[in-house]
Amino acid sequence: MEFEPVDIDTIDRDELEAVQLERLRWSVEHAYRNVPRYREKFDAAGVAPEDVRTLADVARLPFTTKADLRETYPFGMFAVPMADVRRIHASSGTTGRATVVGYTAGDLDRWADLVARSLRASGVQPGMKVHNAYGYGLFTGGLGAHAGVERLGATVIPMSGGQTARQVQLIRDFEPEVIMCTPSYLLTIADGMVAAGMDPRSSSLRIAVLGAEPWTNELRLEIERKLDLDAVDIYGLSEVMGPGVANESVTTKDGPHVWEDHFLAETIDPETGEPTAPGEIGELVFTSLTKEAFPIIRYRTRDLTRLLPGTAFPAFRRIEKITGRDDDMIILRGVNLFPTQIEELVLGIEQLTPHFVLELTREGHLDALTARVERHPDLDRATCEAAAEVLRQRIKAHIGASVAVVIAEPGELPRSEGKLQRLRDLRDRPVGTDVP
Ligand code: DLL
Repeated sequence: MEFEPVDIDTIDRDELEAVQLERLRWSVEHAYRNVPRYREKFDAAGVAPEDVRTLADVARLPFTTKADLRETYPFGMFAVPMADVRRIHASSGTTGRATVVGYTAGDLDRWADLVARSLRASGVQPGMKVHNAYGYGLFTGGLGAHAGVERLGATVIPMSGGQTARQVQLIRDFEPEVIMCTPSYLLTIADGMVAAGMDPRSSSLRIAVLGAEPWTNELRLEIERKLDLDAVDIYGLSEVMGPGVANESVTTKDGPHVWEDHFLAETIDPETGEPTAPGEIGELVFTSLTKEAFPIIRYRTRDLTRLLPGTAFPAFRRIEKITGRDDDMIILRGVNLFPTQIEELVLGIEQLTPHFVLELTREGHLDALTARVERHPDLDRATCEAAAEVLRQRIKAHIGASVAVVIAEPGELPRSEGKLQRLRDLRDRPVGTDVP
């Protein structure tokens, strides 16, 4: 398929919606005609591609979930012959089977364009050097970012994740202006710089394009202060494409703009599946508009956020920074809380560092949560113990949950090398067993 590119700076909302409707009708028809799973689900719901006459009609179509992808493992949701698939990616599959996605040459081309567009929005310019520390391999982060850097006309340094001391060395030697990695891994790299006797603020890095995990505005400010650069949010997921589904503008830093010429975004109530009112928080749902090998219709991301009007790119809506996924939510004695809420509060107390983990345990029939937070290396323990008490009180006051706060020593907690797992669920462990 040929898709006429749009000019994101000049297009208005009506023109964008006209493009979306035409592409939506193509995408739904393509999925229905070529993927038996979609055909069965549409038929069972009594809807056909011709029923999509307006953008709102998308709400008549059945949802797609991770279960659909697992049950058709590995290639059952592909809509083109295997001979037309140029690349495969897969999720890590920590729970159950991996989810597998495919791309035609055209899909790879559009993906590179969208990452290049995302980088431009982040302030990256042709001629800059980009240190890419997203993992290469089946994860979409490394190769997805890589192609976008090349498409933009910048220079990619294909570092991948891990080997922090080497990352620090190469940043020192190659002097890249830009780094791409998860926000938690950038903190690890900053610590690595300090360990190597380098002031993180004096590095060549000017822009960090960070994503693949939830992070707060407080963490953005901490990263910007620590490394003296602009930290910009990139969002995406493998089922919908990979990095570059949405990206923040470096000039506004007010949440990623969704590239709506390629993806139709909705938010729904995760309980009822009904659309949420405009601007209300809900589960993000995506329908691809231009994907050939792996069209995806109303995919339930489990990511919670709200859709807001565009700013830097007025025709495109933004998503508010993602608070978390509904599977990250901790229900503690009836109070719902997300690790990002604790992150905000930890970062509001300067005696504490952004290095913390949450441990969920069971005491009798009740769940208990402990936040273990590393103390600041330059401060004594007593000062940090007092800060821990402040944190405990703020968690109670702001979130309404009773959480124990324990100070950990500098360097005691594991460091991120990619996507950070904040929560350790120890509930099936008998009380009194040592935590490794
Ligand atoms: O993480 C793709 C990606 C790579 C995005 C590099 C950005 C940068 P998955 O491994 O399929 O794909 O994980 C997707 O990660 O549903 C969110 O829960 C989370 N996520 C991704 N970006 C962000 C972000 C990649 N900017 C899942 N903020 C998504 C919050 C994010 N969460």
